[in-house]
Amino acid sequence: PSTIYLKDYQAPDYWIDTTHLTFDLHEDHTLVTAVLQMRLNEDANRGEALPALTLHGEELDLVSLHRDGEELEKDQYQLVKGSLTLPVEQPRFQLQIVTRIRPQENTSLEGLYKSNGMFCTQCEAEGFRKITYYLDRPDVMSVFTTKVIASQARYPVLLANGNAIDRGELDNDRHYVTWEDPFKKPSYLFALVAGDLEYVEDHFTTMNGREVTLRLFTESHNIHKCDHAMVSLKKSMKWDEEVYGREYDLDIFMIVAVDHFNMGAMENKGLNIFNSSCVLASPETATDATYQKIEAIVAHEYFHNWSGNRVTCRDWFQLSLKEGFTVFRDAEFSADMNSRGVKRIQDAAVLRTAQFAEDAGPMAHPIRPESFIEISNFYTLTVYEKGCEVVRMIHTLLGADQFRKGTDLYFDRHDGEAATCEDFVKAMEDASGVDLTQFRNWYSQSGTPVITVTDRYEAETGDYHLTIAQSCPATPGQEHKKPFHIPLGLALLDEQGQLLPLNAEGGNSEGNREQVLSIKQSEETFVFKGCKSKPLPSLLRNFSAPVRVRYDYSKDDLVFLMKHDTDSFNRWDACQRLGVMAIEQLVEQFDEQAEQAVDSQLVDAFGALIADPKLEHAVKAEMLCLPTEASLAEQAEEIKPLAIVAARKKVKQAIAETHSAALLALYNELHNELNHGDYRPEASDIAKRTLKNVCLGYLAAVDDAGYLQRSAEQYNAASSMTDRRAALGCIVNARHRDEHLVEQMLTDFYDRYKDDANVMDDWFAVQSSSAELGTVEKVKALMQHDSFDSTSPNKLRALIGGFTRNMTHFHTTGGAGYEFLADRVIELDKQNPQVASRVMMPLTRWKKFEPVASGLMKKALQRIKAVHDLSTDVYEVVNKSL
Ligand code: DPP
Ligand code: ZN
Repeated sequence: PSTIYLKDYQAPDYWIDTTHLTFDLHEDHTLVTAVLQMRLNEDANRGEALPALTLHGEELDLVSLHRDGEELEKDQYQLVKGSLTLPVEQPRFQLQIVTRIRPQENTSLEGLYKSNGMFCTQCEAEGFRKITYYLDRPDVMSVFTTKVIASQARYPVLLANGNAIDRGELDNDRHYVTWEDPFKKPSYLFALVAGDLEYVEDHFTTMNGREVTLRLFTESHNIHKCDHAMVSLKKSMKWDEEVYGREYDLDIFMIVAVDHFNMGAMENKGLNIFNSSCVLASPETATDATYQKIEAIVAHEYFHNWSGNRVTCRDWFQLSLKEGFTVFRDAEFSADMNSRGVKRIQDAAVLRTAQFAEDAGPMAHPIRPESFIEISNFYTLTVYEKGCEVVRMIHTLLGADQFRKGTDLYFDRHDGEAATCEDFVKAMEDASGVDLTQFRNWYSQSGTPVITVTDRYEAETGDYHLTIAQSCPATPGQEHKKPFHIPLGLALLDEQGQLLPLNAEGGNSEGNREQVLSIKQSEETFVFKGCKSKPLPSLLRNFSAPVRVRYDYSKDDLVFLMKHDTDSFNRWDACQRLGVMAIEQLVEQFDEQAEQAVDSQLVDAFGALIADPKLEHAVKAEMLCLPTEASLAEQAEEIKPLAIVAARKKVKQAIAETHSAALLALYNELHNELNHGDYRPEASDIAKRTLKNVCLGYLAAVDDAGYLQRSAEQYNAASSMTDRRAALGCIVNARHRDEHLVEQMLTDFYDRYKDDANVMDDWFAVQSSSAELGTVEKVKALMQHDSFDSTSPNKLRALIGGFTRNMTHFHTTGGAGYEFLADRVIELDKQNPQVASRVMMPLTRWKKFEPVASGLMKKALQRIKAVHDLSTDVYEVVNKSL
C-alpha cells in the first residue's frame, strides 16, 4: 500500500459535467450503466494536450465501454487493480460504462450493499468506485440523474438524490423511478435506496416561503420511532436559517434508517442515510442520551447541506473543513436546545479523554493531515472534535458577529465549489480583519499543547503576575512545534470567591471580570493591578482551547473553585482535578500494597456538592461523576489498569458510604418529582433523570441489599428506557452481589427487547463492559448468541468495543483479552476492513501501559501485522503503531 501526500495534490485532467446512472437491481447482481459527459480541464498543469483518462474502480466487472458511441475493445484500454485507463481523442466526449456488481456479497458496507433486504449505499469517502468506474475524488463535481429499476413487489420504494422527475411500470412486475439532483456534487454524496419501507411525512416552510417535504423512511415495525428525529430535523432547519442564514434548497429532504452501517450517518444530498441507532427512538427503547445523540446527528447531517455539500472539500486532507465546522455547528445547536454549560462539559470530556489520547499516540495527525494510506482511518476525533475546537477558537477570537460575516463570505465565495481549510481561514480573516497567520499552526501541527501557568503576587503594589508558557510534545513526523495562537479564558477570584476586575497593564480601568487572553509566544507574562490579596486564577474558562493546563492548584484551591467559580466547565474541571488527585494517590499506594485511605477532603467536597441547593441539576450530575477509567488512563504517565480500577472503585465507595443518606434523599426527591408526568426528552427532565441515576449508581456502590432492591424496583417500575437501563447497569455492577438477580434481570431485559436490534446492542455492551461479568469467556459465549449478528457493525462495536473498554478483563487476563481482539481483527479484516481497523485502536496505545501488559499488546499487534493481504485500513494502523 502506498502513502498519499497533500503536497502532491493535482487538479484533475478532466471534469465530468453530467452523470446519468441507471441501476438495474436484481437478486444476484446489479447492472450499472453510467453515461458521463467528460470535459478537458483546461487549467490543469499537464504535459500532453489530451492525456489518457484514468478512472477509479474496485470490485467491478466491466461489461462494456463506449466512447462517443463507439465500443472500445479490450486492447484499447487498460484494466488494472483499482483503475481503468483509456485514451482520449477529443476535449469533450461521452463515456458509457456498463458494470456488473454484487451488492448481496458486499460485506464491506462501502458502495452499494444490502441491509435487511434493502439496497442502500455508503460512498464517503471512496465507496463510489465500487459502483462504477469514475473520477471518485471530491473535487470532481457533477450533476447527477439516477434511474433505479427493481422489482415492484420487493422494492416498492426507490430513492436517490434530488427530486423525483419520472416514474413508471415495466414488464415482469418491475418498476422505476428517476431522480434528478440539480446541484453539482462529488460522487461521495451519491445515494440510492431500494426497499420495502414506510415513511412519516412532515413539511417545513423555509425563510423565503418555499415548501419542503420531509420524509423519514424505516421498516414498518419501526415507523413509530421517527417522531423525535423529525422534530429534531425541523428545529435544525430553523436554527440554520436563524443562526447562519442558510436555507434548504431542494423540494424534498429524506432520511432513511438502515441497520447495517459503518458510520453514524451520512449527509448524501437530499437523501441522508442513517445508522438506525442514530435516528430511531421511543421512550421505551431509547435513553435520554440516545435522544440527545439523535438530535445532534440529525442536525449535523442536515447542516452538512451547506457545510459539506454546497461547499465541499477539494481533497480528503481537507476533511476537517466540513467535519470540524459542522461539528461546531451541531454543538452550538445542541447547546441552544439544551444546557449550554453541560454540553461544553461533555464535549470537553470526550476531547480530553479520547482525542488527547489519539494526539499522544502513534496515529497522531494534524486536523489537516499531511499524508495517509487509507482515508477511512482519518475519520477521527482529531479531524472531527479537535477540528470543531479549532473553529470554536476562531469564533472566540473574532466574536459571534465577525464570525458570522466570515461564514457568509465563505459560503458566498465558494458555493458550488470544492474548497480547502485555507479558503475557510482566509474568508474569516478577510471578513473580520483579524490576522490568523499564526493561528494556522493549528491546521498543520499535531499534538496537544501544554500550557504551564505560574504566578506571583506582590503585596506592596497589589500586582499579580501571571506567566504563561506553552509547549507541545513531539508527535510522529513532527519533532519541533511552533507556538500556537491560543485563546485563554481567564478570571481571577478573590478570597470571597468574587471575580476581580481584570486591570491589566494598559487595560481599561473599569476592567472586565472575564477575559480571553490571546497567547502567542512560548512564554509571556501578564500583570493585573489592584489586587488586595493573592487571587486564585480560573484558567481556560469554557474550555477555550484544546490544550492541557498545568497550574499547581492545592486541594483547597480546587474545593474553592468547585464552590465559587462562575464557569460551569471550570467548576466541573476543579472537581475532576480533585478526583484525579485522590485516585492517583491510591494508585500509588496500590503499588506498595499499602493500606488505602481515601482523601477526606474529596469526600467532604462531594458531600457539599450533593447538598448544594443552588447548583443546576445537570451540572451537579456531571460534577458528581468521578473521572472515568479512560480519562485516568489518559492522564497517567504509565497505565496500570488494575490499580486504576481498584482506586477509582474505592473512592466511589467511600463517597457512597459516607453520603448514602443524602444520596438516597436526593434520589427520592427527584424520583418523586419525575413520577408525575409522561416521559419528555427535554433538558429539565433529562437533568433530573441523569442526576437521579447518578445517585442510584452511588447507592449501588454500597454493600447493602436494600439499595440493590431500590435498583430492582426502579427497573421493574420504569416507564422509560433511561430508568430501566440505568437500573440494569446498577444491578449488574452492584457491590452487593446477587447473581440470581443479575441473571433474572438480564433475561427479563432480553425477553422484553429481543426484537429490537438497537436495544440488543446495549444488552451485549452492558455485559461485555462489566467488571463483574465481562470476561473473555463470557464475550466469546455472547458472540455465539442467537441475537448476535457478526455482520452488523453496531453489534461488533457494542460487544467488542464494550470489552476493550473493560479495563478489568481486557487488560488483566494474561493477554487473553488481547489475543481475542487480534483474532477478531484478523477475521473481520476480510469482511469489513473499516470496522476491523476501528476495533483494534485500543491495542495501538500499547506503549503507555505497564511493562507486562504493554509487551502482550505489542505481541498481539505483531501477530496481526504478520497476516498476508491485510486491508489498507488495518495495514496502516498496525504498521504505524509498531
Ligand atoms: N457521515 C459522516 C459525517 O457526517 C461522514 N461525513 O460526519
Ligand atoms: Zn459530518
